[in-house]
Amino acid sequence: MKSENSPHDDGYSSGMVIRGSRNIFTVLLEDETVLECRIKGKVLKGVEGYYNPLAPGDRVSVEADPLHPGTGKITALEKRRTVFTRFNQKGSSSQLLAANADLVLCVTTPASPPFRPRFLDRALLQADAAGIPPLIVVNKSDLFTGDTVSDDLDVDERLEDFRRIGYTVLNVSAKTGEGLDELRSLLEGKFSVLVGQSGVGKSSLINALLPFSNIRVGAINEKYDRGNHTTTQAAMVELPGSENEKRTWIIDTPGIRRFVPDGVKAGETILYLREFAPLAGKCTYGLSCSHRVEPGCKIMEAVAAGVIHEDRYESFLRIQDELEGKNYVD
Ligand SMILES: Nc1nc2c(ncn2[C@@H]2O[C@H](COP(=O)(O)OP(=O)(O)O)[C@@H](O)[C@H]2O)c(=O)[nH]1
Ligand SMILES: [Mg+2]
Ligand SMILES: [Zn+2]
Repeated sequence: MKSENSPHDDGYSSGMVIRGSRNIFTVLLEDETVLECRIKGKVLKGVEGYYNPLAPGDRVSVEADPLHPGTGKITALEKRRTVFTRFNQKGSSSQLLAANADLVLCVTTPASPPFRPRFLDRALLQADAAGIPPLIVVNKSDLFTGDTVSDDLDVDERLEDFRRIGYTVLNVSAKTGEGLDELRSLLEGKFSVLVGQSGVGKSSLINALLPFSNIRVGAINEKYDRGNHTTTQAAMVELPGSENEKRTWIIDTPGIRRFVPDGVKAGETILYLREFAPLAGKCTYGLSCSHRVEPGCKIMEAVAAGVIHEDRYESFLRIQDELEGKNYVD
């Protein structure tokens, strides 16, 4: 296979998927050309078990499609280093959000929309379960009032607890530019995935990091996903100014209202919550403990001792129930 040739001259090439639906994929080839591609034949090895066969970040082999000049056919998929997925309720299957991601940016806000630790807990759990380092990005930090308003105190207190249990929390503002230099340096040379509820400012952050991009900002994402069975993904965006040899990429994940963890069994929940994991198996009833009523439950003891925040315990119970019964009622 000649990897240096573009499929435009009937050769073969390799490239990276930068956008995809369920059957049409945009591939950035090695010669920097961009090609719309379909999967060759009915099956592609390595894509089994997912709602969408390929995701941004996937490395693929491409050949020219003689029947449709100017388009390509994907003939092979390179083994993925990481997969960032979520459980797609509509499709009742695993949805690939990104392949080969190096970093998951869990975006949240102190207000507008209100701080939602439940979403954060789920996204963090998914990143840890996938073995991809997560980073908590608190956007709209310009909306922290600085007054001793009880709402803000709660947010501060919760963010402090996320720091305590080992997460990096970065305060930024797409509006004022606060924290963006630090964020940029953390993204350099990596492929990062943004995840967060609609309205937290994911598109705004990409725009702020990349002044020339023209991603639409506004309340369009809710509409975007509703009733759209093909689940169009946002395109990967390359961030400029990297002095590193490795290129810097970022991708948005539009339209996630609720993050249902994927690929984690109910009984494994404890393993992917950082401050819970060291206690796994230590309860009197071992791994069969439900951590709700049993005497000698190390999790309940840790909650009583303040080692596990009550709010995280609440999240843990909800996630465990949800994974147990696949019960998605809010
Ligand atoms: N005050 C403030 N507003 C912001 C900031 N970032 C985004 N917004 C606003 O929040 C709204 C939602 O932003 P958008 O980027 O579309 O959010 P997305 O749904 O996560 O992509 C828009 O009205 C933005 O102007 C910020 O840092 N501070
Ligand atoms: Mg958006
Ligand atoms: Zn227990």
